[in-house]
Amino acid sequence: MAKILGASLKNIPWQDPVTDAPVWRYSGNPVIGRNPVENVSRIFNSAVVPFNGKFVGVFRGETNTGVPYLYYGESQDGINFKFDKERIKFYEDGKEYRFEYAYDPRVIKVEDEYFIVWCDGKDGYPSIGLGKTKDFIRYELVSHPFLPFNRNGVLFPKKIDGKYVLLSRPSDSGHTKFGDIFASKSFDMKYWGEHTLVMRNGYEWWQTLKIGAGCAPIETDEGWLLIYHGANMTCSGYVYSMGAALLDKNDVTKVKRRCTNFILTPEKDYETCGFVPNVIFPCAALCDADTGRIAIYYGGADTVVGLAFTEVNRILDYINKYGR
Ligand code: BMA
Repeated sequence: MAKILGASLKNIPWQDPVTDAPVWRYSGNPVIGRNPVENVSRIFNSAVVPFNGKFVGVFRGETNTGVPYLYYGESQDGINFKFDKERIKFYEDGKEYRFEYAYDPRVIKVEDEYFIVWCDGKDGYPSIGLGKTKDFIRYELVSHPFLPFNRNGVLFPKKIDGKYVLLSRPSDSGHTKFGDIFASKSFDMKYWGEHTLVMRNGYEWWQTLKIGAGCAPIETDEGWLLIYHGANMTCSGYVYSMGAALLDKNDVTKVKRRCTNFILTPEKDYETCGFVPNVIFPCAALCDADTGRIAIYYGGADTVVGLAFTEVNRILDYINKYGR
């Protein structure tokens, strides 16, 4: 029996499966619907973490100008969220950082700090933004780790051999038709190097166009479970599905096994209809090491947030059964 290596989370949001599928949806989806806050028409592709007995997050809020920024939200149960009306402010050398736009945030706890990684508009270019907070009140900008263009970043929740490890997808300026997952390492979060290819897009059609890391990798005794997104090109646009891979526990840049099947693909109305139809975009996972339960937050159709569940044995068995 595989184990999650990590903390217990007794109040993890949960619903038992009524299916043999590797991942199943929460029956009350979407957990965040349209117009969730004044002047924000949609929240999606967002990150949630446990904090002081409750759940807090950094959310992609598409304002009524159409420009996305980052918002704080919190919840007692991980399902019903309340959001601040004001955007999150970051500070750089004591001065407020001026956002051009910000989207697809991830929040990852490493040691006693919470790091936020997002796609940041910097000098007109989409770049990875990296910030941190200890209390979700005061946020500091740490760095822009890479040259543009790069729009998808996810940090490992643990230093490996004394170094932070950041997964990202170098790309071009627009809705890139290509992209693979790379890992980069840093001692201080400011200077990044050892850039290494981890995973290319796959020949399976659901992930043939591009792939990108989704949730922060989950440490298990069999390796790091990476939940990611894969995109397919169709006559009427891209389709984004959820996939899974297991990275080597000693060398996280090596893929041990990769699932050839998607683990969740757009099927429900809130995934197939919306601002951008046919998008499932995972950004965060809560885990309970005691039970092996995993709760995944994902964006649906660039419009809402959905919650899905799996369990460590079930997902690893599925990767083994339908993997390469
Ligand atoms: C990607 C990102 C995501 C978005 C997806 C589908 O390129 O912009 O934020 O969910 O496209 O539109």
